[in-house]
Amino acid sequence: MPDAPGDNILVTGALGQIGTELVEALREAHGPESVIATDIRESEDHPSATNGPFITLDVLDNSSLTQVCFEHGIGEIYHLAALLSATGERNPELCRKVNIGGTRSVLEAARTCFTRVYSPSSIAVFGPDSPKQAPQDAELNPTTVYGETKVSGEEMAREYLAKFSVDTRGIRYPGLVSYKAPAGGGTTDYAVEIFHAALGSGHYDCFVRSDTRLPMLYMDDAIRATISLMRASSDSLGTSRAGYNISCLSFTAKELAEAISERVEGFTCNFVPDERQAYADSWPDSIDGSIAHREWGWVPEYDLNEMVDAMLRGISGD
Ligand code: NAD
Ligand code: AKB
Repeated sequence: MPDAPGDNILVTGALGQIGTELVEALREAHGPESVIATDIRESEDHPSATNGPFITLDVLDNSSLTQVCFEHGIGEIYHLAALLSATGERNPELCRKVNIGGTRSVLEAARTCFTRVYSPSSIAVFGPDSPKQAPQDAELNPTTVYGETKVSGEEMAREYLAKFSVDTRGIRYPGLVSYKAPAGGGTTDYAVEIFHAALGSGHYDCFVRSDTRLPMLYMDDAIRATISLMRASSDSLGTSRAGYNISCLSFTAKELAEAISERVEGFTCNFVPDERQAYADSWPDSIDGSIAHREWGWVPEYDLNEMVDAMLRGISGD
């Protein structure tokens, strides 16, 4: 067994919406063999599994995770395996098990193998009592189980940093909009599905009200933010490092549908709220990312129009 830590990178949940693009970006930056993609699902044709090493791994299996870290000289773990809000609220026990248990398992492996950890949080940490433009240090009283698991994730990351000096970092991602992989069962999935519907049938039944405003970000910006945070000097990071608010977009479902209608002739959208409306209503409209800007220089590049253009180009294959 080689000594840990090495220079290699391990990604959990690598077949998901973020993993698909993060693995691609990390392999471009570090070389395909340096990035070990893992997921509980097997895959023979997913790019994360075909463009470099792939291992089927349940993140709850701490002994296999630790062994993989040692055997592959891992120095950095990007922990993306989780259940998102809509799936999580349908199965709260599994959500707690995977999200809290999985994060604990990754942090333990990191402690044993001396690796750094990126573990994302979410705007779901905020509850209905937060200001509609949520500050970094708002009280965190989420009303979803998913949000509770994300608050626990931030707490565990702070605990492992303070007690065991594990270098932990995270971002409170807003809803992420991308086309290379399907969205994974969240409340913000409408902002992805709407593009596929517009270019497919030309109609979308949106599952939140037209005036629902949420923080969102195009995936290219999310990947850039993730890698920038992991490259930032540890000395520059303050007490928010387990879950930074970052500057991002903020638009209503109606504004998104209108931006698409301006570009896709004949596109129609109905608003037919379901149980996900309540989760969206419990989250802020926007978030204040000034601390991330000050500490590691975060500035997004895509505005709403640029994101809509990029999504339509990407799905059309232009
Ligand atoms: P996703 O659902 O698309 O992917 C998650 C992956 O984890 C899936 O491929 C799934 O097979 C895998 N997985 C589930 N249980 C596992 C287990 N026990 N062991 C190993 N793998 C397992 O999710 P995503 O959108 O890529 O999100 C990644 C992370 O980012 C999550 O922590 C999520 O909470 C967070 N996040 C995502 C968004 C977003 O809009 N996508 C927003 C905020 C936060
Ligand atoms: C979800 O909707 O569950 C995610 C998130 C904001 O955490 N996209």
